[in-house]
Amino acid sequence: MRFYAPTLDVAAGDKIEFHLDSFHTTTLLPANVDEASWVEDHAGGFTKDYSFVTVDPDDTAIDPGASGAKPSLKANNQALFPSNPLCGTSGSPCDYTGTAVVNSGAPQGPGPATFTATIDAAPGDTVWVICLVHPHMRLRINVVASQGSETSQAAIDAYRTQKMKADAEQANALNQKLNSMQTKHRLPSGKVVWDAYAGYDTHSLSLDGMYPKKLVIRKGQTVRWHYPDVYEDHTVTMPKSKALKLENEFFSLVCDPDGDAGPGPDTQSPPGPPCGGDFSKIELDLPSRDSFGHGDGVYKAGTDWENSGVRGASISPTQTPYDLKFAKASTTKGFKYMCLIHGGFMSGKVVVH
Ligand SMILES: [Cu+2]
Repeated sequence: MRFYAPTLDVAAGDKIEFHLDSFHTTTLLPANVDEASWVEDHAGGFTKDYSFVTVDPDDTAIDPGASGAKPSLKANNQALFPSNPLCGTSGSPCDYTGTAVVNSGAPQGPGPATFTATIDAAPGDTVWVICLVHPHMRLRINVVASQGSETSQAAIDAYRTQKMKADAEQANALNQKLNSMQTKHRLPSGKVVWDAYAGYDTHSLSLDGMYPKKLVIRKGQTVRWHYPDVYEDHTVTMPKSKALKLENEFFSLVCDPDGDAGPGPDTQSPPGPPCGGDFSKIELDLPSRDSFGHGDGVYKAGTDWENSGVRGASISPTQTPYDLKFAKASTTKGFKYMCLIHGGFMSGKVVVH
């Protein structure tokens, strides 16, 4: 997970076309800010102006147990949507002058999206571009005075080809290693926990898998899922059958016509453009039980369901590992679980005997 471009030298007035191949934003920060401080102050988590998710104070419809400590959340429209919806195509690029944030927003449909901006900052300026979904993704641009000294398209393409190849090889190697792992360790208290990983990140890549895919333990033992600390966020939601049903409420589209302060309930979006095309009314809701978790930490099978809540590096309330104790034996098929964010392909199982 990265911008597939080296540090760019760009002449004032040049256009840059960004290709968004997955769920990311292209967000140009004001010129000459310290990017680490800007991210610290404005992005990540759910309490800042450019956090990708934010508190939804007037919605506990799906999960009435939501509280101040475990609030309902929603996507933050300032991060989700473009800062100016009228520009960003190659024919009509957004004008970046260095004085304010220029945000592409996240892709609004499936498939690749593009975002084009004209760099109208001053020669000598440094411009950082980040992704608000994964604020550790960063690209540096140096604005240079003259045409002719910019980074060439060939240099960008060569960088991309070489890094993608190296990333794929490292991902394959890591994937095999993590899948064959069956380890446990002892806590200071003497308790033994099995190790699992809900996704795995390095600084160059992000593996959206449950590792190991299959873990074999004994009844009464505990599994501890560790979470990524660079880019990604995940949930461990058990059983998978329940998680597949919860997917419908995870970032579900509703309209809030009277705003967060109004007493009126959220409504379903009418047919046609979302909320009649009024972006200010759109909410993508995230009930507390999905984002902050559900259950008592002991999986008892039957109708019981347990959810870690969203944990990890970027938008999460926490990175704390998630412990789940298994009180019942499984069949040889095991207990299946999955990640609510990444869906059915990010699943695993625990066989308990
Ligand atoms: Cu995930």
